Amino acid sequence: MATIRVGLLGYGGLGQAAARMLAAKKQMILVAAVDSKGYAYHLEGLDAAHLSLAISRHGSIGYEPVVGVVADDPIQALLANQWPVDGYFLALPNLPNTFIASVARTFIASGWRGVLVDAVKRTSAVEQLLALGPDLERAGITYVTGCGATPGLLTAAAALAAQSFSEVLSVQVTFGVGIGNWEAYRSTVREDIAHLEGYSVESAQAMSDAQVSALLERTDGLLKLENMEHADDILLELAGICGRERVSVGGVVDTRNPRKPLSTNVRVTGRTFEGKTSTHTFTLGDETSMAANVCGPALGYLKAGIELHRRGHHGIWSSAELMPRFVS
Ligand code: IKT
Repeated sequence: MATIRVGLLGYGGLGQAAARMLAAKKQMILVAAVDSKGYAYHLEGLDAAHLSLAISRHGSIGYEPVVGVVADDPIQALLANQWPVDGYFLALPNLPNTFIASVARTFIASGWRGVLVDAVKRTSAVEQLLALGPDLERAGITYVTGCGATPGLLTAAAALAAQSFSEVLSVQVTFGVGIGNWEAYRSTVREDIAHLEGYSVESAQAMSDAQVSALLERTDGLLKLENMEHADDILLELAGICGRERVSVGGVVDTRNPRKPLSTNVRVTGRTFEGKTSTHTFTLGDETSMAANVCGPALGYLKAGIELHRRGHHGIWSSAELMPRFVS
């Protein structure tokens, strides 16, 4: 396979981690990156360390000398150049809840053809993307949705585990995330807060950093999330594994400690053809970070999407329908 030229939309905690991960890959090269104020492009490859420096010194990768451009609408501005990029990882916060679908529409309108993968989490966000399926197909775009840790890695694991059963009775995703400093993941933490009782996507998005810090002060840095609106349900339902009411997602985020508060796992309970009820459990290693478990699968699904795209398959797929391909 020819080297895959990758773009990253979003250069916060997850985008920067994906860039670091790409630096160690041979099959992929980072050629484009976008943040809220600008973009950078270089066909021979961008330097992740230089981009991070441009952010810490000037607030945007658009200020990176030679390769950076500051722009009001950086995604539009980058696409207008029509420079070659095979696929993009949308490492963007989905705030508001319509944002990722609006980005997909920007790609459709631009005439660009290639692969898009996202790490969206909410069921309603995936519904908006599924509605774009025919437009993505006509535009020659191969879109894979729900490609992070959950939905993503754990959804694929659930789909694999289901194979032992005649009927899947429940899928329970429980995550434990530890981050040393919440400010490295400002948007992700706001997305998590939006799931708490008394908050919405709009109110969490509108919170100042001081308000987020005050909330975390009250909870000892912990965010406990239960029965989340989570796209693992719709993705497993569409893949024919089980009804969405049988899927539940929750977990704990510790914003003051990089150690996971519990081991992330997915438990798939089903009935075998012999009438026995049993549970398969897939547990992530405690030493793996959220960044590794989101960005690794996203790149793996990007590679799987590239293979589909090169065979002429366009439209929308999900992490429950495809296996990610390991990127060396
Ligand atoms: C969410 O799905 O919204 C929560 C996210 C969970 C990430 C799981 C990572 C698992 C792991 O690394 O062990 C995140 C907390 N926003």
